[in-house]
Parts: sequence; structure tokens; C-alpha cells
Amino acid sequence: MTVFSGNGFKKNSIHADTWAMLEKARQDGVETVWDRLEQQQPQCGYCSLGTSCRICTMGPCRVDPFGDGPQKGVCGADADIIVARNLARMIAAGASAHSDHGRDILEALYLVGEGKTDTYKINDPAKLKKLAAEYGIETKGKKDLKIASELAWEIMEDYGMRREKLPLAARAPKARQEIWEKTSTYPRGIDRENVEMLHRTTMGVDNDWVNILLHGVRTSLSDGWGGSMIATELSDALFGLPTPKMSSMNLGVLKADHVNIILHGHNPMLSEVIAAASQDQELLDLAKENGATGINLAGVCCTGNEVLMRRGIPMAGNHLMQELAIVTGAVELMVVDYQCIMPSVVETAKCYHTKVVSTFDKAKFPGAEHVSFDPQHGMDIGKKIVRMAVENFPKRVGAKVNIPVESVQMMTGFSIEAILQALGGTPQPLIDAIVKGQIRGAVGIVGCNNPKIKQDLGHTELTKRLIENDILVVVTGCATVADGKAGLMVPEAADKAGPGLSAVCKALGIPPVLHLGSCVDNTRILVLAAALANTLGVDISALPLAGAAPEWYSEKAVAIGAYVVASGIYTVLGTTPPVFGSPNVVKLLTEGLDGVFGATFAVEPDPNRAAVLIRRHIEKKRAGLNLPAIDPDSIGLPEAELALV
Ligand code: BF8
Ligand code: SF4
Repeated sequence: MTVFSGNGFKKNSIHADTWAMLEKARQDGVETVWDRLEQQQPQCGYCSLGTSCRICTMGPCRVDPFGDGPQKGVCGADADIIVARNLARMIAAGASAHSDHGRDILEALYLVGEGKTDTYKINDPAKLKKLAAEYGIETKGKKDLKIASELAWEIMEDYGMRREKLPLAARAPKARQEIWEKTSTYPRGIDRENVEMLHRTTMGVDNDWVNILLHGVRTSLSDGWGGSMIATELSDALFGLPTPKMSSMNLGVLKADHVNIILHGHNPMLSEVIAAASQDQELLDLAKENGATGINLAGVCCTGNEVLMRRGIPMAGNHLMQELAIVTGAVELMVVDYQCIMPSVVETAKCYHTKVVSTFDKAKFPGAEHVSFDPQHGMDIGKKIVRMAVENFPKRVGAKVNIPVESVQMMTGFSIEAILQALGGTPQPLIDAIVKGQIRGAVGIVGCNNPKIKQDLGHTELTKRLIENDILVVVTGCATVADGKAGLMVPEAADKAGPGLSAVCKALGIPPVLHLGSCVDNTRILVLAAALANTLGVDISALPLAGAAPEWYSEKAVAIGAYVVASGIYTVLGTTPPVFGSPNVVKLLTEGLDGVFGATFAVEPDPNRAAVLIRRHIEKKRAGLNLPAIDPDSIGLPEAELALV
């Protein structure tokens, strides 16, 4: 097997599997996301600043916020309006993506409850009953399926217009709910907030940029305390509550002698049936007949996170690895559902024997084979797709196969219920450790990869700086793979943490970086924050918590950032949002929100500097709670500065 040193590609990523496969891609004549980013240079300055508008055909318009160019679009919209409208539409798109994913799971729950599918069953009746109680559904004497059907029917109302308040938002502390009420941002129906956002931002409707952004907040909250939370909670009820377990990561999880199937996208409905189908004896026998030792599944992106959390299925990579997984030449089939799937994977697959199979009728990929997914015939569809992979194994070209690294171990499965169980049933031990200062605070590092940033550098450097300063890190989404591959998510990584955090981790046998799941599972962070705040009798904004999205790219990340800040958690972004064309919007996001929501955004591409901002914030919050605190101004920048690209 050729050994690819990856020399020449070390600027693109911190990880050896990426370097090697970028070199192989070059040799195989395959174009990647990094090549296309280069072809796009220079990218449009107006769009980067958020001051271009193509909402109507009097435009497209551009506003020049610095020079002598036009200061208004054809309709008269200025930079503030245009930037606010663009940002609000990003929130609506992201919130819609998460919430529509939640809707698909909800429909599946309804079908299960009505006895219309036997593809899934209720895997966690306790969670189902807890949810039913939150929705005011009597459960005594009722069968699980009946509860499921009634609960699903009730949650469908969350998407409509009868609700004045989303029921799951009642999990937030009272003080937080009062802020939402006062600012008219308490989320009502999920679809309603999203549609109203689109309405308001069409030409000639809401032209008060503050008013637009406030509704952006409401829309994001309908995601965080609505659509995403529904996706997470119902996935737990249907597919099982994640519990701690070991798994592995990077391209080394692909097996040279197995049929390899990559699960890519976000919705676990399909991947759950693929996981079951891959254990089907007939298909395993067929794999053997075709010369393979077995059938191996590996995840990419958030579908990967879902099956990793619940089933311990290993993860081949995060967002920027989707093309490179195919470049190994060892993938028989990549099955995709929706979101974050680059259309380019179909082109990449053409250079190898890999089949790309799309499955959701709302997410088709020209050039891919489409097998329409339907939860009522889930298992047959799952088997059909696994069979396609097995039958494709003999077409593999041995000379093209290159699995460049050994896999790395990591620990996964930290649902909030599992964390509480590890703590003995209550958040009190965690609170005690925070009060004593053994743990200074907790930070959620979330979100994507973006080829504008050296892959995984933002996530891993920030994580290291935080844990070595006794700050517990929880991760979701693509940040998980970055930290997992860097060896930060095994119990032994406690040695890389400061003395306080290290002692807590060793006592509990957990890593200093906990995997909470996929991007819809950021709602687990909200639930944990609410539980801590409610136990202490304070608002979330009083807690020594922060969020960070060091390498974000997606509209979904904008929705997440907005609901996290609107829930009272300070959030640092690593990539620059397209808002800098409006100093007013920037001032509101980075300062003004504090007076209303008790939290703001910050933008800091350098993870070392981001760590300083977060540590200062955490110490300020500690002081506010009268906990032993370090003087924030004494926390200086570390000496080494990093080259980001
Ligand atoms: O929902 S972290 S690149 S995979 S958007 Fe996409 Fe970003 Fe990854 Fe998951 Ni989330
Ligand atoms: Fe131009 Fe106004 Fe139309 Fe936007 S809405 S494209 S700024 S005319």
C-alpha cells in the first residue's frame, strides 16, 4: 500500500488522515472542497459583510458601508436593514432545517403509536412518559403505543398556530421565561415563527432592523426549545437513550476486508434501520460469498453522531471528511439523508466504485441512486440499501484502496440522564465541584468544519486551553470528531486537564470532554444548563457557562448561536458572520443583547484568544455568584499564537 506522507497538505488540517487523503485525491485527480474554495477567491466582499441583497428583482443591490458607493438599495434599504434581514433569514433557514428534522421523527412516532409501522418501537418508555407528563397527557393505565400516539398528536400542535407558548420552553428557569415574555420572544408555533420570519424579511415589510432581529431570536428559540429539542427527545424515546460507551474515530475505522457503508446526514431514522439490516444473517452470508469478512458501518457528520451516541458505531470523520472518506477507495456505499451533504460527493464517488444513495424525497442528489425512504417499510428499505453495498464489494479496485491511519479511541453517550446517573442522580456533585472551584465552569464547543480554517485546529486548541484551566467541555456535532481524533475524549485525557477537573474526571472515570451528541442535541446543553440554574435558583445567564462555535459554516449554526445567546449563554464564534457591514447590528450582537438577554456574541478566530475571552467571562460569572474567582483581568493571552490557515 502506498504510504501518503501528506506533505504539502499540512496547512489544511491538523490530522494525518486528512493530509494523506488530500495527497491521494490529488494523485487520483479528484477535486475537493479546499480546491473549490481556492477557485472561489476572491470571495465577494459585499456578501462577506452582509450588505448585498437579492430579495427582489428591483435588485440585486449592494450597499457600500465604507467607501463612496451607494448607501441604499433600490427600495431604500440601508446596511442595517439588509444585514439584519440576511441574518434573520439565515436563522430561519437553520431553524427550519432542525425543526423539519424534528417533524420527521415526530411523524415516525405517530406511525409507531398508531401501529402503522413495526420498523421502530418505543425504546425508552420512561422518556416517553416523562414527555407525556410535560404535555399534560395522562399515562396511568395506558399502553406505551397509546401514549406515543397521543403525545405525537399533541406535539404536532407545536408546529401550528394554537400555542401561545411552546411547552418544552417551560423547562427554562422562570427568570428566563420572563425575559422572553417581556421581549415578545417567547416561542409560539415553530412553523409560525419561521414563516413569519420569511414574511417580515420580504421586501417592504419589517424595516426596523432591531425588530427584525428580535423576531430572529424568537425564531431561533422555536428551534432550541422546540424543533431541535423535539428531535432529540423523540429520538431518545424511539431509538434509545444514549449511555456511556467506548467507540473509535477517523478514517482508520474503515476496514479493508469488510463491506464499508458510510452513514451521512442528520436524521437517525434511516441509519437505525441500516444498523439493524447490517446484522441480517442473509446479508452477512452474501458479504462472505462476495469475499468480504463482514459489514462495517461508519458515520459522517451528525447522522454519525446519532448512531455513535446510541450504538457506539464508529465515526469516519466530520464535515470536511465526507469527500475524503470516499477517496480511501474502501467505501462500497455512502447513504445520505439530509443536511451538510456536499453535492460534490457524487462526483467524488465516480472516481471510485462507491455508490451514493439518497433516501429522502426532499433531498435528491443528481447522479446518486435514489431509494425513497418510508418509515412504514423501513426495514425492507434498509436491507435493500445494505444489499446494494454488499453487491458492490466485488467492484472494489484493490490498487485504489488506502486506509491511511489507525483509529483513535473515544468515549461517547453522555445524555443528560447518563451524566446525572454518573453523578448519583442529581446535578449536586457537579454544582459542588463548581462551587469549590475544582471545576471553574463548563463550555459547549459545537459546530462545523469550514475550509477557511485549518481543519479541527479551532476546536482542539480551544478545548485544550479550557480543560487545562479546569473548565469542563461538552461537545456536539463536528467538534466531537475534532476532539475525539485528537485523543481528548478518553478517560486518560484527564491527565491533560487542570488538577481540579482532572481529579473529578478520574473519580468518575469520564473524559474532560463529554460527547452530548449531534447538533439537534445542543438542546441537551440547554436542558443541563436549565437543570443547574433551577437547582441553584438562578437564571441561566448567572452561571459560569459559555458556548463556542470555532469553525462554523452552516445556517443551522446561526440558529443555534442565536438560541444559545437568547437562553443566556455567552457565545464565541470562530468564523466571521456576515454582519460587519452594519456597525449597528454588530454593536447589538456583541454588546446590546447583554442588557436584554444577559448574554452576547463575540467573534474571535484565534482559539487561544477565544479561550481567554471565555475564561474571563466564566470568572466574572463566578464572582457574580460569590464563588471564589480569579481576577478576569489577570488572565492574559498565552504566548504562542497560531497560524490559522
Ligand atoms: O448539524 S456541525 S457541519 S454535520 S451543521 Fe453540519 Fe455543522 Fe457538522 Fe451536523 Ni451541525
Ligand atoms: Fe434591492 Fe431592496 Fe430589492 Fe433588496 S429588497 S434587492 S435592497 S430593492
